[in-house]
Amino acid sequence: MKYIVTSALPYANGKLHVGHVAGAYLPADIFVRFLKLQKQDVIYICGTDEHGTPISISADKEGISPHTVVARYHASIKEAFDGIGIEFDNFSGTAREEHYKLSQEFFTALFEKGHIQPKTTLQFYCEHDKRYLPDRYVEGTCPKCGTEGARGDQCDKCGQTYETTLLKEPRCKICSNTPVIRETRHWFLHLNRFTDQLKEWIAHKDYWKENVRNFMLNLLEQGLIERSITRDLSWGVPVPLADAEGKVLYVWFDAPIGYISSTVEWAKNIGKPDLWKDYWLDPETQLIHFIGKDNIIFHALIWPAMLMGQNTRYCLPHDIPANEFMNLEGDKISTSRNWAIWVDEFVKVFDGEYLRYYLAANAPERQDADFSFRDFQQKVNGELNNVLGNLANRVFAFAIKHFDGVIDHMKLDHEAESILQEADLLVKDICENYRTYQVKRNVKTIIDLARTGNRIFDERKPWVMIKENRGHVQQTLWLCAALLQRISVVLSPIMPKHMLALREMMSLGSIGHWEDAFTDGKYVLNSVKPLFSKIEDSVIEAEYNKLQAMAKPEPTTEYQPLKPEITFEQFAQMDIRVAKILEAEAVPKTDKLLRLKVDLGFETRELVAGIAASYKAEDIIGKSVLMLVNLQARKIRGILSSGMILAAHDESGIHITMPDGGSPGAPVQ
Ligand code: B3M
Ligand code: ZN
Repeated sequence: MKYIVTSALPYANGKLHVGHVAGAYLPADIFVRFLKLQKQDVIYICGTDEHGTPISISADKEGISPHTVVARYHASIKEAFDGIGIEFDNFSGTAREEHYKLSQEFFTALFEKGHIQPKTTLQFYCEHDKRYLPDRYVEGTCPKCGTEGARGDQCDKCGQTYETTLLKEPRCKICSNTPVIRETRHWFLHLNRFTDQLKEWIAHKDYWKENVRNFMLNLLEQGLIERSITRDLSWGVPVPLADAEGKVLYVWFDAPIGYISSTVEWAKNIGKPDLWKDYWLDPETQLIHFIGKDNIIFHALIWPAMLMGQNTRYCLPHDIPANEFMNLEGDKISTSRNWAIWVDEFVKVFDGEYLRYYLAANAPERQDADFSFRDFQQKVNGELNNVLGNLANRVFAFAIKHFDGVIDHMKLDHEAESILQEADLLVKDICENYRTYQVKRNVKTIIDLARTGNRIFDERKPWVMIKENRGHVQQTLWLCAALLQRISVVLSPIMPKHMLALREMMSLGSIGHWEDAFTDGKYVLNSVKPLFSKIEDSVIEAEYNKLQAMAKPEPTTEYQPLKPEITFEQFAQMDIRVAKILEAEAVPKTDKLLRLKVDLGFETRELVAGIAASYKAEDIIGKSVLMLVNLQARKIRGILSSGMILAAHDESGIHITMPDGGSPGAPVQ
């Protein structure tokens, strides 16, 4: 049996944070390490997702090419993965030639079978920048929930999708101008043509995680719609049709194909260019996609349909373990607010395997989890150090002191024997749990094994028994060492380096196989040192404070775009004066307008001001305000209004600007 294990391709548009790692990378890496210990034929495939509008927007902003943006983040992401021991068999990128070729082949096969068809649609177009504004190139107010900053066809706040043209108050992301709507032609994948095949395929997936399976069943129930898979952009895989000038494939169409193109690259790199076929073209291969829950629809619906529509018979996903989200100190991780723990920075301060341990112990497998610095410290100090590290230290120290560091195998008494048998049953459970992605549970079981070791050591009191029964002490030491040996294997998918270090102290060498958990030999201790080290309060506090200090406050106001620059002469044309309000009354039959009489020193004037929502007439009589006095007079509700009061507007209302002194008529410059 062959396995292809993949993790969602990270966008090459930002650094890696702990939320990414907890959701899609660490669980996959642990699973792969486990399978490799089981001597399974597995490849772990990933790469950066290098298309999509955020990448080209970043490039536009910095005035560099998207290739440069992509190269920078590809390197940074790879380095972060190395820092926490995420070991892919191949880590490619989707802006490579092989990927373009294969993506176009995918499109063509679907197109030729009639699964992809063109349609004329409406799209925002910026007349200033002379370009269409797909996806994130346009921002506005969500037509469903009213949140500002919503994208062209989807609101991040309410998660709803809508026709692009329904977006309210749209603005071009590049120049902030209001775009117009133009017709454009796009190609649509007709998912409904795969409904029966998908239903049949999912019918056998009763072992899937409930969140993924239910999500899919729901979609199938609702009926599948066509999805646009092309965009008017220059950055992306060109649509391989003669009449598709200026169009590229939508990033989510080409991205999953990266799983295959990365495997092709892997095969080439190891000098066996056809080897990828042994994996992808074998219907028995277990293709397993690790993702975060926001990527379910693409992996469980669109991607399988794309595969089903090919001429080449690729294997279909066997399982899609989707994880929930990881929050941070009780709040959602937000890269725009810089509310995130960046892996590259974290591993400069802490051991990368401590992060692996914590994220495994606290994995968002069935529900959202929370990363907290205190909890991280507690798990490292209270579990790794005080339980597992302590067991190793005390057993080794005792064996060195009283047995020259050699723990001979002894026939065990009944108590010790039954503890070992129980431990071996737990090792079987752990094996099964790794198979079903239940890492969090395994961490608990493993630490419990170490707790058992400590309990046995305490109860059997070797420091007392050493005087009366050396054999008894030897059994205790050997049992504890045997537990440590089991742990050195079963914890190794999570903490490979530390477990190797533990094994080396016991002269066990590197692990070749899961069965290395069990041997009956003697243990010869060798260069023993503490396995873990504690994290000081001061270090945790400093990191916590840094996180708080670096976070940007949640923007409460969506600021209006700046108006075009004006000259001083243009500004000087405005005649702004101090005006004292002499009289004020509500304009009948309105709730926004006040009629004001103001003193300008040299004359009095009448005007209508739209401030009644925030000011009562009686409250502003006698106040001095600022007024634009050379604005053309106009009639409002039958009243000639000669001027305008200056006021700030925001969501909390209207705030009249009042000068700090100044007599009526004084000019403002
Ligand atoms: N680039 C990752 C994300 O949504 C997205 C995954 C692609 S997997 C084919 O964060
Ligand atoms: Zn524009």
